[in-house]
Amino acid sequence: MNITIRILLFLACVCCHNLPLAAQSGYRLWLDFKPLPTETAANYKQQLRALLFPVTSQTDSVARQELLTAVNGLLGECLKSVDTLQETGTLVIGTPATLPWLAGEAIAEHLRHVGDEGYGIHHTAIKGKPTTVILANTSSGILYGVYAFLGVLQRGEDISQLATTTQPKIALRLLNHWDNLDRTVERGYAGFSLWDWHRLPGYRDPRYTDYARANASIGINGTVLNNVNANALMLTAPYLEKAATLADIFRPYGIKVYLSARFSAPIELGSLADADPLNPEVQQWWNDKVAEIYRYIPDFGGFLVKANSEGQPGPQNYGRSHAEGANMLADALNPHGGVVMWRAFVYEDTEPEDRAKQAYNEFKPLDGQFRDNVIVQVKNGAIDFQPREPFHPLFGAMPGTPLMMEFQITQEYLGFATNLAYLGTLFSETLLADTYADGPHSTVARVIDGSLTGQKLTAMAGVANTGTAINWTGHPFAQANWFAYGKMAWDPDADAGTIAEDWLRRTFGNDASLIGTLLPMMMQSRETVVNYMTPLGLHHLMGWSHHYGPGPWIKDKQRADWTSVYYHQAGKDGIGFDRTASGSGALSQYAPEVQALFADPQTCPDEYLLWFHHLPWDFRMKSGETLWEALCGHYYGGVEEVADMQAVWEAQRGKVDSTVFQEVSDLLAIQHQEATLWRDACVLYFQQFSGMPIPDGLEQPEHPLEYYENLQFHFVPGI
Ligand code: GCV
Repeated sequence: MNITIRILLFLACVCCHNLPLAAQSGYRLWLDFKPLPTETAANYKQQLRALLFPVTSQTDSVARQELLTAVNGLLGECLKSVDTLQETGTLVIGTPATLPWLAGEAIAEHLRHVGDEGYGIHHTAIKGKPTTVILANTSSGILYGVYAFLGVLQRGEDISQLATTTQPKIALRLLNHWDNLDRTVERGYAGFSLWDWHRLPGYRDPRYTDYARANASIGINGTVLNNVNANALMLTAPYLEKAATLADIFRPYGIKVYLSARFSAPIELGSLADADPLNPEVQQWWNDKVAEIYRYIPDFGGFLVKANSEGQPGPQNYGRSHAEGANMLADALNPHGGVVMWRAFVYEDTEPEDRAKQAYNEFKPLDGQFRDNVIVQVKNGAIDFQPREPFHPLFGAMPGTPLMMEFQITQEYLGFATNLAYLGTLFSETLLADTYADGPHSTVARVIDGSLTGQKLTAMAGVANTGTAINWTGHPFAQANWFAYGKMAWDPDADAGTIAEDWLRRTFGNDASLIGTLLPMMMQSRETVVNYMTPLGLHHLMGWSHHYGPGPWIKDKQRADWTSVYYHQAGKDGIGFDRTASGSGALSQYAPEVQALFADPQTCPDEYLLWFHHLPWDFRMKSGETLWEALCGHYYGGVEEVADMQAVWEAQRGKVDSTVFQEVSDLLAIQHQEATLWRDACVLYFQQFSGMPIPDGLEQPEHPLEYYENLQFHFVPGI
């Protein structure tokens, strides 16, 4: 082989090897520590000359490595490791255990406000020397503090003014993976499951470590590995061994492993006759199983359970309540320190009652009956992660029971991984909603952070949008939803705009005009999806089963509350689901102040109008338009807003990496097609009832209604 060919082969090898994980792919998420502008870097280097960071745990070691790798990337090598404070520019990182002298300094006062996982980052004079300090009570706190400090550098902020003291308001901050053991992901749009069960425990994919880094960097401290529609196999020894390997990899990053438990596992795995929670044999089976799990995973977090919901087995199969089922598992976990997250996403198999009422009807009477290590996991809204729902009426209604939030990060009903929809605004809309459970300012955030009712066990779950896609989430902007979820789990009162800006800066850099144009685009993006899918409080209009695209015509299925016509109730007389006293009465599940807000269609916010009311097509909106005109306005406006997003993005050409630029450009073009499809299908469908024309000046749909009704989509992802 001649030398030229050898060189070419070598280069091809090197390039191919580096390509898949190249920064351009988005693989590095918000942790891509590219060099900062020269002036910014020089300024930081003056203040960051030495590093005093004793390492006494695996987590310390991870934190130190993360810090050095990132700082070297951002600034170039500058931090010299030292054992004592230097005259100027020491970065001191430690806990009272690793740096006992810290306890004698004024700065140690902050340790009283950071708990077990929080941290302080301060620029201060110590022994007369200007110093930057990251301090915490634990190694986990140090790790979080280091990631936060790296964010400060990425955003190019002034470190001489640093004065941050923070701790998480929520104790358990989890991802829920709806990942099946065959590696498909229910409602997953970013490839297959990250967990390569077949090659575990032997092969430790480096990606597991990168997953842990990404989560730790946004404060996530737990992960439920398998789908809530659970396979009992997950609880068998071979799979526990695999899960234990993942737990070992995640542990230094402060992340605990949890599992979804199939309630009927004692029958399937233990050959018992039933899974009745009051049967002593069943109880013993779970006690033994839990003890076995802890032998594999000593810090196992606990179980997530979907019971008596959508065909899953549960305690009601034996005439027992959800509390009796949850408490049996809680008793098995309690000696080991584990928790049960028991989902409130339940609706009767046969019950024709308004589905929005059923979880409340089922769980409210059980308030106060759960063990201390049970927390009830409630979706943000009463139906199912729709583009917009009012907050779930259970929030504020069970003061004697810890309630946790379940958000969906994966965009099952918000355009999968082709639509750009920043969900920080959706999360915060729910979290900041006032339940009035204990007078004004009884926000959902205060219910779940325990401050309203004094609950000690607090948690939040996000249904993960991660998969084997090289950029983790499919859509580059969907990374922002993972990021925002982590930030809001740490602080449910956090501002969605601040988080979006943080993500933008850490992902695309600090170009002021880029941030200034992309930030408003992100902040509007979820509303845009609402406009072209389910405006004015409409909900559940999507395609059958796969949930892709519009399907307002879906009817006559095995149960009414899986159809669209059940929810929109469109007819010649009008549209919308009456949930007031004259209808299903679901509104009565809220506090009187909330009822007062929504009960009168004249004052009900437009966003929730058709969620709570059935109104005639010529109903006069606050804007003066008829309901029909307003509906059309939202559908057409939504499509125009996508076109605006395309223009905003096009203006970034040359300012962001060309691969990501092209990907987002192409996805926005798909989003425009999908938005147009939603608009045309829904407007034509509803028009047959309204009998009113599409307002002047708006283009007519390209095809007749039958065309849209007959569209077939094959092999849609996520099922
Ligand atoms: C995991 C919706 C989804 C299901 C999901 C269910 C749940 O119905 O479409 O895929 O199942 O919610 O949250 O349990």
